[in-house]
Amino acid sequence: MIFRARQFEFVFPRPALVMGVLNVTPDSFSDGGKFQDVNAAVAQALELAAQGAAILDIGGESTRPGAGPVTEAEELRRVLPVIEQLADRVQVPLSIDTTKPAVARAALAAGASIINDVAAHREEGWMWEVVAEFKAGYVCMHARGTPRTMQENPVYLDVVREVGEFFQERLERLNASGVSANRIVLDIGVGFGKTAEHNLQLLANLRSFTTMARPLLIGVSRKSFIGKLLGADLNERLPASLACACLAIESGAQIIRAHDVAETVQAVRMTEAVLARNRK
Ligand code: 7PM
Repeated sequence: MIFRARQFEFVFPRPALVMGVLNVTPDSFSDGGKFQDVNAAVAQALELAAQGAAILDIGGESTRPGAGPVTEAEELRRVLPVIEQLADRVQVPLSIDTTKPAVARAALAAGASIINDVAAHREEGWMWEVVAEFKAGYVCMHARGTPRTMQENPVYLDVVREVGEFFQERLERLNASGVSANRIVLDIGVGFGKTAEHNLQLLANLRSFTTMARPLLIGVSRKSFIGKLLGADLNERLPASLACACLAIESGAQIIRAHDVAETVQAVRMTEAVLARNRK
Protein backbone atom coordinates (compact mmCIF):
# COMPACT_ATOMS: atom_id res chain seq x y z
CA MET A 1 0.00 0.00 0.00
CA ILE A 2 1.46 3.38 -1.03
CA PHE A 3 0.88 6.87 0.43
CA ARG A 4 2.08 9.66 -1.87
CA ALA A 5 2.28 13.32 -0.84
CA ARG A 6 3.96 15.58 -3.42
CA GLN A 7 7.63 14.51 -3.54
CA PHE A 8 7.19 12.09 -0.62
CA GLU A 9 6.26 8.43 -0.91
CA PHE A 10 5.70 5.94 1.92
CA VAL A 11 5.35 2.24 1.11
CA PHE A 12 3.57 0.03 3.67
CA PRO A 13 4.14 -2.26 5.45
CA ARG A 14 6.88 -0.18 7.11
CA PRO A 15 7.46 1.20 10.62
CA ALA A 16 4.52 3.40 11.57
CA LEU A 17 4.81 7.16 11.03
CA VAL A 18 4.54 9.42 14.07
CA MET A 19 2.99 12.76 13.13
CA GLY A 20 4.26 15.44 15.52
CA VAL A 21 1.76 18.15 16.50
CA LEU A 22 2.72 21.81 16.26
CA ASN A 23 -0.10 24.13 17.23
CA VAL A 24 0.67 27.73 16.37
CA THR A 25 -2.50 29.04 18.03
CA PRO A 26 -3.09 31.01 21.21
CA ASP A 27 -5.84 28.72 22.50
CA SER A 28 -4.87 25.30 21.26
CA PHE A 29 -6.07 22.31 23.11
CA SER A 30 -2.93 21.25 24.83
CA ASP A 31 -0.08 23.63 24.14
CA GLY A 32 -1.88 26.81 23.30
CA GLY A 33 0.17 29.98 23.32
CA LYS A 34 3.64 28.47 23.73
CA PHE A 35 4.54 28.58 20.07
CA GLN A 36 3.00 31.77 18.74
CA ASP A 37 6.44 33.23 18.13
CA VAL A 38 7.68 31.95 14.76
CA ASN A 39 11.17 31.17 16.00
CA ALA A 40 9.81 29.24 18.96
CA ALA A 41 7.49 27.30 16.66
CA VAL A 42 10.31 26.48 14.23
CA ALA A 43 12.55 25.40 17.09
CA GLN A 44 9.81 23.12 18.43
CA ALA A 45 9.23 21.63 14.98
CA LEU A 46 12.95 20.88 14.61
CA GLU A 47 12.90 19.27 18.05
CA LEU A 48 9.92 17.07 17.10
CA ALA A 49 11.73 16.02 13.92
CA ALA A 50 14.84 15.23 15.95
CA GLN A 51 12.68 13.09 18.26
CA GLY A 52 11.56 11.00 15.29
CA ALA A 53 8.48 12.70 13.87
CA ALA A 54 8.03 11.44 10.30
CA ILE A 55 5.44 14.15 9.57
CA LEU A 56 5.01 17.58 11.18
CA ASP A 57 1.36 18.69 11.52
CA ILE A 58 1.08 22.47 11.71
CA GLY A 59 -2.23 23.95 12.85
CA GLY A 60 -3.19 27.63 13.00
CA GLU A 61 -6.76 27.15 14.20
CA SER A 62 -7.54 25.28 17.38
CA THR A 63 -10.10 22.56 16.76
CA ARG A 64 -10.68 21.73 20.39
CA PRO A 65 -14.33 21.45 21.38
CA GLY A 66 -15.91 24.86 21.74
CA ALA A 67 -13.17 26.67 19.88
CA GLY A 68 -14.31 29.68 17.92
CA PRO A 69 -13.44 30.21 14.24
CA VAL A 70 -10.30 32.04 13.08
CA THR A 71 -10.26 34.28 9.99
CA GLU A 72 -8.37 33.11 6.92
CA ALA A 73 -5.97 36.04 7.17
CA GLU A 74 -5.19 35.31 10.83
CA GLU A 75 -4.68 31.61 10.17
CA LEU A 76 -2.33 32.40 7.28
CA ARG A 77 -0.44 34.91 9.42
CA ARG A 78 0.17 32.17 11.98
CA VAL A 79 1.13 29.23 9.77
CA LEU A 80 2.86 30.56 6.64
CA PRO A 81 6.00 31.96 8.28
CA VAL A 82 6.52 28.65 10.09
CA ILE A 83 5.99 26.55 6.94
CA GLU A 84 8.26 28.80 4.86
CA GLN A 85 11.09 28.52 7.39
CA LEU A 86 10.67 24.77 7.92
CA ALA A 87 10.22 23.75 4.28
CA ASP A 88 13.94 23.86 3.54
CA ARG A 89 15.16 22.94 7.01
CA VAL A 90 13.48 19.55 7.57
CA GLN A 91 13.46 16.45 5.40
CA VAL A 92 10.03 15.24 6.55
CA PRO A 93 6.70 16.25 4.97
CA LEU A 94 4.84 19.17 6.51
CA SER A 95 1.11 18.74 7.02
CA ILE A 96 -1.28 21.70 7.31
CA ASP A 97 -4.16 21.12 9.75
CA THR A 98 -6.83 23.38 8.24
CA THR A 99 -10.40 23.39 6.97
CA LYS A 100 -9.91 26.35 4.59
CA PRO A 101 -8.98 25.60 0.96
CA ALA A 102 -7.25 28.99 0.59
CA VAL A 103 -5.08 28.27 3.64
CA ALA A 104 -4.33 24.81 2.28
CA ARG A 105 -3.33 26.23 -1.10
CA ALA A 106 -1.04 28.87 0.41
CA ALA A 107 0.53 26.31 2.74
CA LEU A 108 1.21 23.93 -0.16
CA ALA A 109 2.71 26.78 -2.20
CA ALA A 110 4.93 27.58 0.81
CA GLY A 111 6.19 23.99 0.97
CA ALA A 112 3.68 21.82 2.83
CA SER A 113 2.93 18.38 1.33
CA ILE A 114 -0.13 17.09 3.16
CA ILE A 115 -3.54 18.61 3.86
CA ASN A 116 -4.98 17.48 7.18
CA ASP A 117 -8.62 18.36 6.66
CA VAL A 118 -10.67 18.12 9.86
CA ALA A 119 -13.84 19.45 8.17
CA ALA A 120 -15.61 16.24 7.31
CA HIS A 121 -18.85 17.70 6.00
CA ARG A 122 -17.37 19.42 3.03
CA GLU A 123 -19.83 20.11 0.27
CA GLU A 124 -17.84 22.08 -2.26
CA GLY A 125 -14.99 20.34 -4.05
CA TRP A 126 -12.47 23.21 -3.96
CA MET A 127 -10.31 21.66 -1.23
CA TRP A 128 -10.04 18.45 -3.20
CA GLU A 129 -9.19 20.38 -6.37
CA VAL A 130 -6.29 21.97 -4.46
CA VAL A 131 -5.16 18.53 -3.31
CA ALA A 132 -5.30 17.20 -6.88
CA GLU A 133 -3.57 20.26 -8.36
CA PHE A 134 -0.58 20.00 -5.98
CA LYS A 135 -0.62 16.19 -5.87
CA ALA A 136 -0.69 16.63 -2.09
CA GLY A 137 -1.39 13.98 0.51
CA TYR A 138 -4.86 14.27 2.05
CA VAL A 139 -6.04 13.18 5.49
CA CYS A 140 -9.74 12.39 5.25
CA MET A 141 -11.01 12.57 8.83
CA HIS A 142 -14.47 11.74 10.10
CA ALA A 143 -16.17 14.38 12.21
CA ARG A 144 -19.72 15.23 13.15
CA GLY A 145 -20.58 18.93 13.46
CA THR A 146 -18.01 21.67 13.93
CA PRO A 147 -15.51 22.22 16.76
CA ARG A 148 -17.99 24.65 18.28
CA THR A 149 -20.91 22.22 18.29
CA MET A 150 -19.50 18.73 17.89
CA GLN A 151 -19.54 17.63 21.50
CA GLU A 152 -23.14 18.65 22.17
CA ASN A 153 -24.65 15.18 22.58
CA PRO A 154 -23.34 13.31 19.49
CA VAL A 155 -25.61 10.33 18.71
CA TYR A 156 -24.98 7.37 16.37
CA LEU A 157 -26.99 4.19 15.70
CA ASP A 158 -23.68 2.35 15.20
CA VAL A 159 -20.63 4.61 15.23
CA VAL A 160 -18.31 2.01 13.68
CA ARG A 161 -20.67 1.30 10.78
CA GLU A 162 -21.41 5.00 10.23
CA VAL A 163 -17.75 6.02 10.16
CA GLY A 164 -17.11 3.19 7.70
CA GLU A 165 -19.93 4.44 5.48
CA PHE A 166 -18.47 7.96 5.68
CA PHE A 167 -15.10 6.66 4.46
CA GLN A 168 -16.72 4.79 1.54
CA GLU A 169 -18.68 7.87 0.49
CA ARG A 170 -15.67 10.17 0.82
CA LEU A 171 -13.35 7.87 -1.13
CA GLU A 172 -15.84 7.91 -4.02
CA ARG A 173 -16.15 11.70 -3.95
CA LEU A 174 -12.42 12.22 -3.68
CA ASN A 175 -11.89 9.92 -6.65
CA ALA A 176 -14.51 11.86 -8.62
CA SER A 177 -12.64 15.09 -7.73
CA GLY A 178 -9.42 13.76 -9.21
CA VAL A 179 -7.66 12.86 -5.97
CA SER A 180 -5.98 9.50 -6.55
CA ALA A 181 -6.50 6.92 -3.83
CA ASN A 182 -2.79 6.61 -3.03
CA ARG A 183 -2.78 10.19 -1.73
CA ILE A 184 -5.51 9.53 0.82
CA VAL A 185 -5.17 8.63 4.50
CA LEU A 186 -8.26 7.77 6.57
CA ASP A 187 -8.79 8.94 10.15
CA ILE A 188 -11.66 8.09 12.52
CA GLY A 189 -11.47 11.57 14.10
CA VAL A 190 -11.20 10.72 17.80
CA GLY A 191 -12.97 13.46 19.77
CA PHE A 192 -14.62 15.05 16.74
CA GLY A 193 -18.30 14.63 17.52
CA LYS A 194 -17.97 11.48 19.60
CA THR A 195 -18.56 10.56 23.21
CA ALA A 196 -15.85 8.71 25.15
CA GLU A 197 -17.83 5.52 24.48
CA HIS A 198 -17.90 6.22 20.74
CA ASN A 199 -14.13 6.78 20.75
CA LEU A 200 -13.57 3.48 22.55
CA GLN A 201 -15.81 1.58 20.14
CA LEU A 202 -13.93 3.01 17.17
CA LEU A 203 -10.54 2.21 18.68
CA ALA A 204 -11.66 -1.31 19.57
CA ASN A 205 -12.85 -1.98 16.00
CA LEU A 206 -10.12 -0.17 14.06
CA ARG A 207 -9.24 -3.31 12.14
CA SER A 208 -12.59 -3.17 10.33
CA PHE A 209 -11.38 -0.02 8.52
CA THR A 210 -8.24 -1.71 7.18
CA THR A 211 -10.41 -3.33 4.47
CA MET A 212 -10.37 0.04 2.70
CA ALA A 213 -6.69 -0.50 1.89
CA ARG A 214 -5.71 3.05 2.86
CA PRO A 215 -3.34 4.06 5.69
CA LEU A 216 -5.18 4.77 8.95
CA LEU A 217 -4.19 7.81 11.03
CA ILE A 218 -5.13 7.90 14.72
CA GLY A 219 -5.03 11.00 16.92
CA VAL A 220 -5.69 10.29 20.62
CA SER A 221 -2.84 12.28 22.14
CA ARG A 222 -3.88 13.98 25.39
CA LYS A 223 -7.55 14.02 24.34
CA SER A 224 -10.33 14.75 26.78
CA PHE A 225 -11.97 11.31 26.54
CA ILE A 226 -8.93 10.04 28.41
CA GLY A 227 -9.62 12.61 31.11
CA LYS A 228 -13.28 11.66 31.24
CA LEU A 229 -12.56 7.94 31.53
CA LEU A 230 -9.64 8.04 33.93
CA GLY A 231 -9.92 11.41 35.64
CA ALA A 232 -6.56 12.43 34.22
CA ASP A 233 -5.71 16.12 33.81
CA LEU A 234 -4.37 17.41 30.51
CA ASN A 235 -0.70 16.83 31.40
CA GLU A 236 -1.36 13.40 32.95
CA ARG A 237 -2.63 11.67 29.82
CA LEU A 238 0.59 10.39 28.24
CA PRO A 239 0.36 6.75 29.51
CA ALA A 240 -3.19 6.34 28.21
CA SER A 241 -2.26 8.10 24.96
CA LEU A 242 0.60 5.63 24.48
CA ALA A 243 -1.67 2.67 25.33
CA CYS A 244 -4.10 3.78 22.61
CA ALA A 245 -1.23 4.30 20.15
CA CYS A 246 0.12 0.78 20.74
CA LEU A 247 -3.34 -0.79 20.43
CA ALA A 248 -3.91 1.16 17.22
CA ILE A 249 -0.65 -0.19 15.78
CA GLU A 250 -1.68 -3.71 16.76
CA SER A 251 -5.01 -3.10 14.99
CA GLY A 252 -3.27 -2.05 11.79
CA ALA A 253 -2.94 1.77 12.01
CA GLN A 254 0.00 3.28 10.11
CA ILE A 255 0.16 6.89 11.36
CA ILE A 256 -0.06 8.15 14.97
CA ARG A 257 -0.64 11.86 15.59
CA ALA A 258 1.09 12.80 18.86
CA HIS A 259 2.33 15.75 20.93
CA ASP A 260 4.88 13.62 22.80
CA VAL A 261 6.90 12.32 19.86
CA ALA A 262 9.90 10.66 21.52
CA GLU A 263 7.70 8.68 23.91
CA THR A 264 5.29 7.69 21.15
CA VAL A 265 8.09 6.59 18.81
CA GLN A 266 9.59 4.39 21.55
CA ALA A 267 6.24 2.81 22.43
CA VAL A 268 5.30 2.22 18.77
CA ARG A 269 8.69 0.73 17.85
CA MET A 270 8.56 -1.68 20.79
CA THR A 271 5.02 -2.69 19.79
CA GLU A 272 6.20 -3.35 16.25
CA ALA A 273 9.18 -5.36 17.47
CA VAL A 274 6.96 -7.66 19.52
CA LEU A 275 4.32 -8.00 16.75
CA ALA A 276 7.01 -8.91 14.23
CA ARG A 277 7.60 -12.13 16.25
CA ASN A 278 3.95 -13.16 16.18
CA ARG A 279 3.69 -16.68 14.77
CA LYS A 280 0.07 -16.65 13.54
C1 7PM B 1 -10.77 17.54 20.26
C2 7PM B 1 -9.69 17.68 21.10
C3 7PM B 1 -10.58 17.57 18.90
C4 7PM B 1 -8.40 17.80 20.59
C5 7PM B 1 -9.32 17.72 18.40
C6 7PM B 1 -8.24 17.83 19.24
C7 7PM B 1 -6.83 15.40 15.17
C8 7PM B 1 -6.41 16.29 14.19
C9 7PM B 1 -6.68 17.37 16.05
C10 7PM B 1 -7.05 14.03 14.84
C11 7PM B 1 -6.38 14.59 12.61
C12 7PM B 1 -5.88 18.59 19.53
C13 7PM B 1 -6.86 17.88 18.67
N1 7PM B 1 -6.98 16.09 16.35
N2 7PM B 1 -6.18 15.90 12.92
N3 7PM B 1 -6.33 17.51 14.75
N4 7PM B 1 -6.80 13.68 13.53
N5 7PM B 1 -6.18 14.16 11.35
O1 7PM B 1 -4.89 17.91 19.81
O2 7PM B 1 -7.44 13.17 15.65
O3 7PM B 1 -6.10 19.75 19.82
S1 7PM B 1 -6.77 18.72 17.12
